[in-house]
Amino acid sequence: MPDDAAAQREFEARIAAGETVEPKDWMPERYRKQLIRMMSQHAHSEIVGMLPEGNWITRAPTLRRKMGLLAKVQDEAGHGLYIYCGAETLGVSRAELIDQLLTGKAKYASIFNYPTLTWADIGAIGWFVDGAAIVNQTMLAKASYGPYARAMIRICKEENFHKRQGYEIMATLAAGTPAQKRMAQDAVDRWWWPSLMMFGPSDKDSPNSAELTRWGVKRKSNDELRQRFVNLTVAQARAIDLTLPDPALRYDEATKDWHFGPIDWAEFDRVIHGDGPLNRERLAARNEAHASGAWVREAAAAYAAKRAAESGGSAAAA
Ligand code: FAQ
Repeated sequence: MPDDAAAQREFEARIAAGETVEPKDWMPERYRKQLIRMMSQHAHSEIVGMLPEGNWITRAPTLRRKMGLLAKVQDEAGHGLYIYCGAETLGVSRAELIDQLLTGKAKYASIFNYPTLTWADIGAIGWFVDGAAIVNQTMLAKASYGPYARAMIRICKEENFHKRQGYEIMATLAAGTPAQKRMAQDAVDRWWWPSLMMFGPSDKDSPNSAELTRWGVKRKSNDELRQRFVNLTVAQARAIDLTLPDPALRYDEATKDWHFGPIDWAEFDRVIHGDGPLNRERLAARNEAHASGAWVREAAAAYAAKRAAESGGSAAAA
């Protein structure tokens, strides 16, 4: 079917009727491009997101904590793989997407460019970063593109476990010695604002939102999701006696929202354009991992070629 106005109208009517778009369905080229952009950035985020926590696997304070963290980091690798597979259904190759990450062409979530300085940072990531990811991805589980929406359903289930393990770490530290409580508060102070930035620029400065909303990929705006996350998190912080580092936080009876202070968008811009605290280190680590995995890819390709030759040979003999 040609990419013309009638096809586009039919496509938009399907979206409006709540139908799911599947890989072989006709779709506007721009829809395909936007999804490849967003899904690949999401997959890259999961993979780069393994680095700040992976850094603490050997230093987890107990065997139980180590097992929990190992499982979480493995889950993130799995999430990256589901989402890369989903993106491939749109006609792009995994190698091309990985190349965009490794050369710095593709973005990944700003939050993973911050350092994990203490064990409490692992708690803060689970509580805030996975908490923010759940708010965002619960919405994406209703996205119009079927493979993406289905990946989100499974991923959200695992993110719930991640959030709980993070919150439990923070609750334990907050109820521990004064030094442990200070460590937990310090992590909250450093991770709170970058976590709010995860939801993306405010709606008025979000160039992609209008299209993504019209096509049913985003069902809520960046600001709506950020507000939902703040509303959920204030009570959680109070319950474990930690303070969110925002003197402007105040409850609005009329809207039932917690209003928060201004976000440092200059910092966000620096981080998403490659100049955050650890952008260079993160990309260098991914490039090094990719290079040292070259022999695995070669071996897998050689095995696949051998199997293909063998099955070709047996088909010819039959
Ligand atoms: N970081 O027009 P918008 C996780 C870019 S998963 C970096 O508003 P859009 C699990 C944006 O790409 C976390 N860049 O864009 C985990 C665009 O640039 P472009 C990842 C950002 O797409 C937990 C430009 O700014 N989750 O955490 C960010 O409508 C713990 C203009 O922005 C997802 O990716 C940012 N924070 O909305 C793993 C969810 N925000 O491409 C390990 C899926 C914006 O035009 C440990 N993605 N940009 O050059 C989304 O929901 C959306 O893509 C947004 C951005 C909300 C991220």
